[in-house]
Amino acid sequence: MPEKIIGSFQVKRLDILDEKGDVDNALMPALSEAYMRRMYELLVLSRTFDQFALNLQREGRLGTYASILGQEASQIGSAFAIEKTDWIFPSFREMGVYITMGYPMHMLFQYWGGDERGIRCPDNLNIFPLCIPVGTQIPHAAGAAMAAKYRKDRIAVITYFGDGGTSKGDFHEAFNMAGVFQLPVVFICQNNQWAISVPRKMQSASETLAQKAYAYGFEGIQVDGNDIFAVYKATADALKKAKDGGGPTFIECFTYRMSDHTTADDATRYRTTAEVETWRLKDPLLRLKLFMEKSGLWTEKYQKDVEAESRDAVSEAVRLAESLEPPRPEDMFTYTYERLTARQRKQIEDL
Ligand SMILES: Cc1ncc(C[n+]2csc(CCOP(=O)(O)OP(=O)(O)O)c2C)c(N)n1
Ligand SMILES: [Mg+2]
Repeated sequence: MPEKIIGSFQVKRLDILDEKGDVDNALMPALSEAYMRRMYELLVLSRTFDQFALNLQREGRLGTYASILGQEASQIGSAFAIEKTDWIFPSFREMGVYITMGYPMHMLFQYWGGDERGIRCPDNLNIFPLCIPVGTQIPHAAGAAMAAKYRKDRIAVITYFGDGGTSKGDFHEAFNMAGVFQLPVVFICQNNQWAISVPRKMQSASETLAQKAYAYGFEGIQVDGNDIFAVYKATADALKKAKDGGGPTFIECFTYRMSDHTTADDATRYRTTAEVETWRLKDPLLRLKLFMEKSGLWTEKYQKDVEAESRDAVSEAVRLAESLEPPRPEDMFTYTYERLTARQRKQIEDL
């Protein structure tokens, strides 16, 4: 008997804003000038935060820090599409998402400075704490989406992870559950081409990461992750689809980690300068600036004002974070176990 094709799939790729700052008008979402300016201002603010954080770490004023340099469009573009009632499950590299959603920046500095109180999310924001164990936030997001569906809440859940995260069992279990129950969840993978020193090709033999969604019965799409308009559009469409009962979507943001993995890493030991230089030309911030310039939305004065305001806001956040009372050593185990272990009790007594 001849073989038949019983399944096939196609993976879409979305590009809107190119490296010269030109857009594909047919695909461009309808955004007001004020909205685009706000996007640009958040890109600058997030980059400023990032630069301050790196400097503070070098001065011994923060612990290890994971930079978002190069990934700002993936983070800010997607966050712009999120409504306040949606729920967000980030990994450890989503400072741009936190900042866009209005998370107090001084609390982020507090957290990276080693004080967990910085990650106790204010009540008016639906963001889960940064997730350091790779991929464990993905099934949490599927579970929250299950709850939303059960309660018939018109919300969606969005979760972020990296290319390395797609190799975790958590990813596959969450995708399977989301597909089976057609859950209102949007999975965003920031494929930044590296998982510490593991290159993308060693992570998976799949041609794209987006195609993995089809194995679980829902749509996967790849977008240019350095193109803020493409990321915004794909996320807005996916969130709407989820809220309309259309089930999950997987968005692979094809981007690049311009920085070291964290401040504890030295990427020159495993990747070439030529590779980094190729990606520098694709800088998401430069691209949006070129577009704004061509659209008459950018002037040198505007640039200077935005940079100065960002520096002021971030400096103020640092000042505030460093003015807070340090955490009390006695509170060290407060959120570990319901009852202290004998060893913990001894350590507290010895303080
Ligand atoms: C369960 C687990 N295993 C290993 C680590 C150490 N680790 C931290 S980040 C990372 C790589 C993550 O790569 P990717 O998912 O691509 O995210 P990216 O760092 O590129 O944003 C690893 C292995 C960890 N944090 N958690
Ligand atoms: Mg990665």
